[in-house]
This record gives sequence, C-alpha cells and structure tokens, in this order.
Amino acid sequence: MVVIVMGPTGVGKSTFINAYMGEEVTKVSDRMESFLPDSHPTCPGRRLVLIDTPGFDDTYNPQYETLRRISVALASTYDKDLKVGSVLYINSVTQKRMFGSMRLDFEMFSEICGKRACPSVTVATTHWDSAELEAVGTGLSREEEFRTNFWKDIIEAGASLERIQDYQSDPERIIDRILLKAQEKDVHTRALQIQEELVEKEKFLAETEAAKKLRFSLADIMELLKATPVSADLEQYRKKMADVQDQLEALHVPLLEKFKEVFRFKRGSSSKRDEVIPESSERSSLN
Ligand SMILES: Nc1nc2c(ncn2[C@@H]2O[C@H](COP(=O)(O)OP(=O)(O)OP(=O)(O)O)[C@@H](O)[C@H]2O)c(=O)[nH]1
Ligand SMILES: [Mg+2]
Repeated sequence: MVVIVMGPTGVGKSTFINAYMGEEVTKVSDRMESFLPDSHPTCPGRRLVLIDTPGFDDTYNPQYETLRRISVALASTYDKDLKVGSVLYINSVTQKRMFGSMRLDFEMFSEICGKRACPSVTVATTHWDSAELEAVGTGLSREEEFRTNFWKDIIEAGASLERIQDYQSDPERIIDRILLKAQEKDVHTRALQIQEELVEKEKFLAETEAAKKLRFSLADIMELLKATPVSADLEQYRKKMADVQDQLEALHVPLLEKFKEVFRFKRGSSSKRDEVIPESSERSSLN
C-alpha cells in the first residue's frame, strides 16, 4: 500500500511523516523521498510505503521535475503490484485563499488522482495552533471553508477530511483510517488517474492530464514573465525564463516519439513506460 503525501510547501508533510515514523526520516522542508515503515498492525503482512513530495509551489524544484518524480514513484510501485494509491493531501488551515501557486498545487494533485480515485484520498489541515490563524478566523471557520469551498468537489466524490492538531497522535490515527478505508472499499484495486494513464494506457508523461494542466500553467507563467518589466536582477530573470522554457519543452511529446508511437501501435507492441522512468536531463531550478 502506497500513501503519497502531497500539498503545498511548508504545510507539514515531512513533519507528519517524521511523526508517524517516530524519528526524523525526512528533513523538514526537504526533497522527495520514500519511506517504508515496518509492517503496520492494521495491515499485517502488507507493506506500507509513505512517499514525501515537495509541493508544486516549491520554487526550488521545477514543477515538471516534481511531476516526473511523483509519476515515477507511482508508476513503479504500481508496476511492482504493491497495493496502490492512497493520497494524503495536506494544507494549512490558515490558508485564506486558493490562488496562484497554491491553486496550481491543488490542481496538479487533482489531475494526478482523478475523480474516480477520490475515495482513496484523505485531505487534512495542519497549523491549528498557529498564531496566523487569529488574523483569518477560527480553525473551525477556516475548516468549513475547506469543506464547503476549496475541497468541496473531492469530498463529495468520496475524499475524507481530517485534522492534524496533535502530531503525537494524529498521524497514526489518520494512517490507520487510510489503511482501514483501503481495506473496506477495496481502494487498492483502483489506480490513481496518472497510474492508469501511464501504466494501463501507456501514455507518455507529457500526454497525461496532469502534464496538460502544468503546460497551461507554465504557458501562463511565461506570458507573465514576458509582460513583467525586467527587474534589477537580469541574470535571475533570464534563468527563470530559460527554466520555464525548458519545462515547456519537456512537456511536449517530440514528433519522433509520436511517430514511434504509431509505429509501435501498428505492430501492436510494447510499453512506453520507459519514457517516464529515465532521469530527465538535470534542469536548472526556478529560483
Ligand atoms: N505551528 C505549527 N507549525 C507546523 C505545523 N506543521 C508543520 N509545522 C512547521 O512548519 C514548517 C514546515 O514543515 P514541513 O514539515 O517541512 O512542511 P512540508 O510540507 O514538508 O514542506 P516542503 O517540504 O517544503 O514542501 C516546519 O518548521 C514545521 O515545524 C503545525 O501544525 N503547526
Ligand atoms: Mg517536506
């Protein structure tokens, strides 16, 4: 069983995993890694893999690279027939609006999961103790906004809503619920949308719904950059432009690959998954 932990930067994803594992396995505010807790009492004999991810709003990681790494993790665990796909999506309860990079992060998560997999999704809020909360309302009123607005559609489609108020006890309770829910609803037989696309439909990463969404956002960012007067730091501005351009190029299926795809199809032959797996050329970061 794979539980992938997603959400914007700084909301507490790594803190949650460390608290669950009972030790610091992933650096707070660090990059993507996977963890295999010892077999868990709720699912004896079943392997549990927790995957920590950077947010899509993380300026240190190009979004395409984040998508590629999440895809590799999900496609390869699916392939190995590990019980697939539960997603824990975390946000801070102090979040007042959902726009810009925050919206992109949520949209990427939505396209990775797809509507059909919503019963495998748990959404949770952190920072109930934060001083920032005073400025935006009470925890309860903010949570209501998540329930009835930001997360309305996925909750209606079957996602569960949880609170992370106490890192001593909540992570274990939430993971237990995720595992129980997976057993009850046979969630593990359902693939996330991106797993279905990559593994079952043998799409290229660039052809997935998540990649399409990213392409639109990056095109928007590019337009914004072009329209923005060049700041004092010309070097940084150029770097940003080049990086967005790089990512946009990575998101296009090359013509040659399109040709190969037709050729393969005619011969009724094999997998395109290799397209997803290799390390991409190292791209410069967005920062
Ligand atoms: N007050 C408060 N601080 C929290 C809470 N959850 C996490 N933090 C703090 O927020 C900071 C960021 O936490 P991380 O666990 O690194 O967040 P993350 O989601 O993994 O962030 P990235 O890896 O950058 O995407 C750390 O200093 C945590 O101690 C919470 O519920 N309340
Ligand atoms: Mg982290």
